[in-house]
Amino acid sequence: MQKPKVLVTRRWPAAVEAQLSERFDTVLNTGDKPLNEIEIRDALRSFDAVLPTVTDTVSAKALDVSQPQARILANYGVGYSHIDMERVADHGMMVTNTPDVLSECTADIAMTLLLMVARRAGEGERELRAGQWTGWRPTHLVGTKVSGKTLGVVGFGRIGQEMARRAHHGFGMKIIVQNRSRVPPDVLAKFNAVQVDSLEDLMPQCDFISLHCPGGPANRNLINTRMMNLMKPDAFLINTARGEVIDELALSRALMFETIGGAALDVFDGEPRINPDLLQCDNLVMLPHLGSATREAREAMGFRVVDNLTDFFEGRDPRDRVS
Ligand code: 8YV
Repeated sequence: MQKPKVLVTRRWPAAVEAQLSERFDTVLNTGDKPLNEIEIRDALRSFDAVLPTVTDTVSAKALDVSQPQARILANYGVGYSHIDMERVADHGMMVTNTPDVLSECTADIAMTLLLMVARRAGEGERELRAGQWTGWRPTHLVGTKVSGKTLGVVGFGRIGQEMARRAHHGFGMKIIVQNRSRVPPDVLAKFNAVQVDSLEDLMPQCDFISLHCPGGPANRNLINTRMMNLMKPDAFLINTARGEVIDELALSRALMFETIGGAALDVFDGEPRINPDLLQCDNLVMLPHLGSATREAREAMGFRVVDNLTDFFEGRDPRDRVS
């Protein structure tokens, strides 16, 4: 029997590429650049499966194909706001993602960002590398204590819960949760967390707010000027979710005018382009979308895609089906 023809849009860990090639007729995009919408559209016409990443915008334009050959988009990543799910549904295509296996590593990066911004680690490293460190002094780069403070977790899925675990059990933080659905009491109890009904309730109570909700149109600019104005003036905002969840212009103003204490971002609206206003802000830590960037997570994500594809092509329902 002929193997299904699959397109991998970026290079993946070698062990995963090897397994993909064993099971499928695999084509790897060996170029440095992500595919553009036209290339994705062409791929949907000629492959049985396309395996996109966050850098592939599977937009209405890319999905403007009358008879796509592709029946499944097996996404490498948990977030899939780069895929136009309505147009995908019009074509009756399946979408899968890779949950669980990256939750701990992404929460580690969220915690890293939280600590870096609170303790001014980014500023310190920049100063030292620029040869501007003049030595220890009592008032030098004095930051904010983390232990025992209150953390607001926006979106209490797998990654949000891992963040709460680290913050509560590692740093004795109090956890306040906002989530679109009610979180079962036994889950909240693991972190001694309380759930509030709205972001308006959460924002003013927290010293740190960490975003773990999905991106996409529904959550675009969820954290806007109005929300930032509800934050304590010395509170910090952490984002490892998706860039569009924060209104970046509003954030740059809040940082410049110091109406909030600081922010730390792993994701950006329209990344890898960075809003130039953000680059001016000292009280901001920025990482280049490293949430899941460990050998372990990236391999596990790949093997999860292989499993999803194998199930699909062998007629079973893939475990990570999202549509
Ligand atoms: C991934 C992520 O590395 O899984 C996600 O949703 O944001 C990242 O950690 C990326 O999406 C790979 O496509």
